[in-house]
Amino acid sequence: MPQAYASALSEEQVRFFKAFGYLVLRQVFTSEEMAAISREVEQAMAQQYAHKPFDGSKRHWTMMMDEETPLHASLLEDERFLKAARQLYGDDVLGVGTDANRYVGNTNWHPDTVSLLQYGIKFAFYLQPVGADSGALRVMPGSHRFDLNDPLWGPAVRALPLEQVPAAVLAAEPGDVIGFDLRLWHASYGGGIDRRMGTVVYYHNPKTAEEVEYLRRQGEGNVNAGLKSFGPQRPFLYARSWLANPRKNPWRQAWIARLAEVGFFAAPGVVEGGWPLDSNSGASGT
Ligand SMILES: O=C(O)CCC(=O)C(=O)O
Repeated sequence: MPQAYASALSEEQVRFFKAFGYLVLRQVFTSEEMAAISREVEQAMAQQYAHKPFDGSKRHWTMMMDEETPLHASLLEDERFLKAARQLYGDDVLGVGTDANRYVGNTNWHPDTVSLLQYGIKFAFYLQPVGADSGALRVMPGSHRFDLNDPLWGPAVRALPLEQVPAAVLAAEPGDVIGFDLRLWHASYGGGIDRRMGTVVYYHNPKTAEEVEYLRRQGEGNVNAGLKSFGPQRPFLYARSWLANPRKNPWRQAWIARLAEVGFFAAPGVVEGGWPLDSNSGASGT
């Protein structure tokens, strides 16, 4: 895949991200790559929702962790994301997933984690232009540092119409990428039917027993948030073809080993066919 944008983040970008919890990177993907991304999303969504085709009434979501969609399968290892994730969360940051979405309407304010101890970065890219009243991501700068259980915070946010909550609105064109800390509060307003968006996600590598426990539980949480809420056809998040790591990428191998070690793959529905894999699968189990 051509590497149009492979440079590391500047010190200024790192400082901005750490203080405010997000970054906007312009034209990371070429138009050819965006066309290839769209084709893969089309293919995966058609398969995943053959039993209930998109009718505009409900969001469709799918993981893209399968070598049948090789461009998506390579995104976690792509220097344009990995380099930035390592700068922000350390060299041992864990690549955990890419997904695709067909959104319907607004998304209410939320962070992407249930604990400040389970965090990382999500890179999000929209497949069509998005603006303030047409579904652009809006974020509350600095909110990745807020206490999730602050009794003032949640009720104050919920008391307002979502578009009136003070926020930075991140208008974006196809090719642009927004990176945000998973603890950052975010939402979107005014998106119509079928707003397409993909993500690339890395988690902080847990250091304490408590952090390990939150990461372990996140595997099961992702099954509930994804498979159970949206009901795609495939009853798993990670395909065996991705876990087999066919190009022997050393980063992928290290992520699989660490995620296996902490029990992230153990919950039913996380891995195709269950975990651990049998010895013929080609992936290294525990
Ligand atoms: O684009 C949107 O509507 C919201 C995106 C979002 O909430 C997310 O990626 O976590």
